[in-house]
Amino acid sequence: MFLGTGKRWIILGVIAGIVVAVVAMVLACVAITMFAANESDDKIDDQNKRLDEYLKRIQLVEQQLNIRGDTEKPEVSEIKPLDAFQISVRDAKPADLALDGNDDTHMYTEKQANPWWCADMQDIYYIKRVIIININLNGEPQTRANYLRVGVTNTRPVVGENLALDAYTLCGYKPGLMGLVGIVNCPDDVSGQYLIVQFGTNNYMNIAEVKIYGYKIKDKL
Ligand SMILES: [Ca+2]
Repeated sequence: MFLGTGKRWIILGVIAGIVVAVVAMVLACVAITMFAANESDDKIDDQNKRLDEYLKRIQLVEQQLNIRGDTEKPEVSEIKPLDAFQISVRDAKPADLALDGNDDTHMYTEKQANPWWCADMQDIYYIKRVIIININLNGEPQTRANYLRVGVTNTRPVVGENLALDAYTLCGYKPGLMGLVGIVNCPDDVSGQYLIVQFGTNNYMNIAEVKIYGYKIKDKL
């Protein structure tokens, strides 16, 4: 087939255009795939960094508590309550899932005003520090943890009933979003059998772990 010079150029131009378009599409696909992979890697790196930071903070707190500056004071240690309960239970996730030492298991309440969780320490303790681990399965902070309150009482809270702020001795609180780890230091004279964690919010409560540090009141006498 014989074509004029002008037509040959047009055909060559069209073919070149198609080739350029195909190459551009392939390059775009490769770039999108690489970007997606990098984004995923970045997210995992970011989560790992947060986890490392959180573990370091926990270790630091535990080291600080184990240093005995005053030998006359009883040694502070981690209290490991055998019993816990909460205002309500959602999805069969009871209160003791916040005491099992596993950050991948969470207690879970219904959505309600000022949800609370309580540990029965089965003796009266001076509480020095409480650490709430508020991590979800992606290594990120739960955003439902808001306006954290920690306190103690010798009166057992009733499951299903709201707990007024004046129903217990407030140890400390953290306004706003709690973040990955909530640390509350208690005044020297705060003691009780029941340790309460409550959120001043109208939402679900699902926290991974509660770590309680203190000493038995009779050790001080
Ligand atoms: Ca847990």
